[in-house]
Amino acid sequence: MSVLSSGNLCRFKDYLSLEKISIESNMSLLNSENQVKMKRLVVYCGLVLAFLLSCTEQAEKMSQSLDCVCFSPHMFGLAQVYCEMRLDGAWTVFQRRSGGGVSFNRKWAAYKKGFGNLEQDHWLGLKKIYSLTKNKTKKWTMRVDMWDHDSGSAFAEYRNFKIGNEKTAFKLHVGKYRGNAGDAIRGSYPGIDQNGYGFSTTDRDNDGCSPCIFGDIAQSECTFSEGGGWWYSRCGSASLNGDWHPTGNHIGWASGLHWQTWKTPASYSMKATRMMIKSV
Ligand SMILES: [Ca+2]
Repeated sequence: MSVLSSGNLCRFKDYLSLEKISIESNMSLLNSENQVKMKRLVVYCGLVLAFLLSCTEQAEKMSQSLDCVCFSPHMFGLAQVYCEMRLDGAWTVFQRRSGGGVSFNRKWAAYKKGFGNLEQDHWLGLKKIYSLTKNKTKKWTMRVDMWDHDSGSAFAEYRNFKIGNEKTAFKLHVGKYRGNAGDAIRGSYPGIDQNGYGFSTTDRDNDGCSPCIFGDIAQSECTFSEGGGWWYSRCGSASLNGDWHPTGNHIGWASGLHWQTWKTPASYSMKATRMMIKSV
């Protein structure tokens, strides 16, 4: 849900109008010299108010297009993307999970092209994400929002997000982290950094396991247990494209929506997630 609601904007407009009336009514109490100064101030304030109202109207129009599907001007052929409007800018959503209606248990071709419903759960597609982020003159921030089954939420943001082309298996690149969910992409322990790793699906193995040894288990493909497609690195701590599980049924499954620097045990699967990018 966006922070910028049309209801808030309407209240802000009302507040600005009331402030203007208050200034004007107080003018009658001043002497003539100060009235001139106050008139100038009121004119100035009026201009500022006009500017602010113009901005809020623009923002209101933008907020009304919330939950909308819009066209991205960043890509050849004008691809449709979902825009999430926040006070810190317009974000292009490339992953959303909120239920089990859309299966993320898909192969390379599907993850490359994208799937799901843009206004609901979907994966935008690796090819489109690459097209968005390949411009070397533009930098992107990637934000991951996540919600647990107990009304809790957390986020992780990464500067300088981009992915490589298909020849690199859409290799992940993230820069500096900030947030309160922890840097699960770089991992909760050394040796499982997903930054710099290619994407893996059940039919494409780029996970660095040949095999990986986890206790007494030898695993060659992270997608075998984790499911979905992801930039697995010796599997790792982040995995948001596994199987979705309802509340009360989210513990004990190897495949799920995992961000292990925020939620443990490792098998904890979140209620909802959203991944999106914004040019900066
Ligand atoms: Ca492998």
